[in-house]
Amino acid sequence: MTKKSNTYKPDWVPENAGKEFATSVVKGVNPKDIKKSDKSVKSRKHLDIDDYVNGVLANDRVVLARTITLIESNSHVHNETAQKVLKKILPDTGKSLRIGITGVPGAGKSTFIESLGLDLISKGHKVAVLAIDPSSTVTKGSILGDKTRMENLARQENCFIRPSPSGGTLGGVARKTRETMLVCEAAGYDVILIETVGVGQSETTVRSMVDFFLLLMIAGAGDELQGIKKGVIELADALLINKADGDNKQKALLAKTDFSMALHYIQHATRGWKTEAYICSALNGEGIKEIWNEIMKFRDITKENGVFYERRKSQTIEWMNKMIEEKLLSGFYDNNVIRKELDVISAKVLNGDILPPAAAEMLLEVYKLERKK
Ligand SMILES: Nc1nc2c(ncn2[C@@H]2O[C@H](COP(=O)(O)OP(=O)(O)OP(=O)(O)O)[C@@H](O)[C@H]2O)c(=O)[nH]1
Ligand SMILES: [Mg+2]
Repeated sequence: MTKKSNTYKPDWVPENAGKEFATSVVKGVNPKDIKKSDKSVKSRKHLDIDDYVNGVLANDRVVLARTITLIESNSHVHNETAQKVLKKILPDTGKSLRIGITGVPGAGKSTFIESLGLDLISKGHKVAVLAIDPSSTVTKGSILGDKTRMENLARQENCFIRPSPSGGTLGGVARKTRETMLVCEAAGYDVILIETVGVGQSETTVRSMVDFFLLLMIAGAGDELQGIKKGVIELADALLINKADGDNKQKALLAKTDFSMALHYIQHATRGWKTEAYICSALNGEGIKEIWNEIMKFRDITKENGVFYERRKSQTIEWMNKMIEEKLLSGFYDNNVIRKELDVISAKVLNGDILPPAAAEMLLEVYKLERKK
């Protein structure tokens, strides 16, 4: 056995073997031999508020990730610490461009984000990718898929990818994503990309936290199939028809013409900006630079006419209102007495003994008394 530092060659390697036997084995460590002072086995250091703040501001990725974990925690104590950290980093937030990307499952959102993200990083930007995935609370695993689809991006030093926080209501996920966005801004990320599946309420939620909202589509899938209701198009600052490559390019161009026509008849999402249809291929990179140029134009125009700042302000107020709603609702529904009464009174409503408005009134009266206790 040829000993060399803490690695050795196994017995079956011939004595005078050359480089063709590259095998070497790292020596195991007996747990009894590990000293408490050994750096490698030190338990996770407790961080105080300043540790979190300084770590985030220095873009220490370990601390950044731990701060986000704190934000995502459902524990009251963690939440309090998180709020204190957020308060301290607040002056360093708000400097990024926040972009939301929606589209049906499989439209190519993650592929697009990877393509755009790599492009931006090559230009010197720092990119954070967050996800709001209402389905992840059910399927749990869908983001894993995202990770593999953004492999190249994930490897970049100037990129930070954080999957959707799992568990909880869309409202809870939204709060966590919003706060995570602020933390990423404080850490110096200047472009935040938020991916969301275009189902249900999540588009509206993401629209309420970004500057630019992009609807990614695929040609020929049928509007109903893509769940494209007029309402979603009205939220978008650009419609981007993806997968415009190979045989699909012609179809994408046709779809672009169709959507351009349709866009004449809808209300645009942002004052002073005309929502238009574009094509791209996230896979081969065509059209990615062009859409970024449009986003830059959007930023310049909306900053010039003040819409950018007005939107940010109204988003802040909207955020506060959402938080009030959340707190009131959870205060009510988590109350033990209400829970019991709710069952009893619901049964009476179903029986036709009480009308729903009177039932609601009764429950709220009970809640009022509960709060006085
Ligand atoms: N031909 C072609 N395929 C693409 C393009 N963009 C994405 N795809 C493929 O479409 C599939 C879905 O892409 P994703 O990026 O995972 O789509 P997504 O919208 O993020 O999907 P979910 O996260 O599941 O909602 C993958 O197999 C991609 O390789 C494109 O521009 N051209
Ligand atoms: Mg995806």
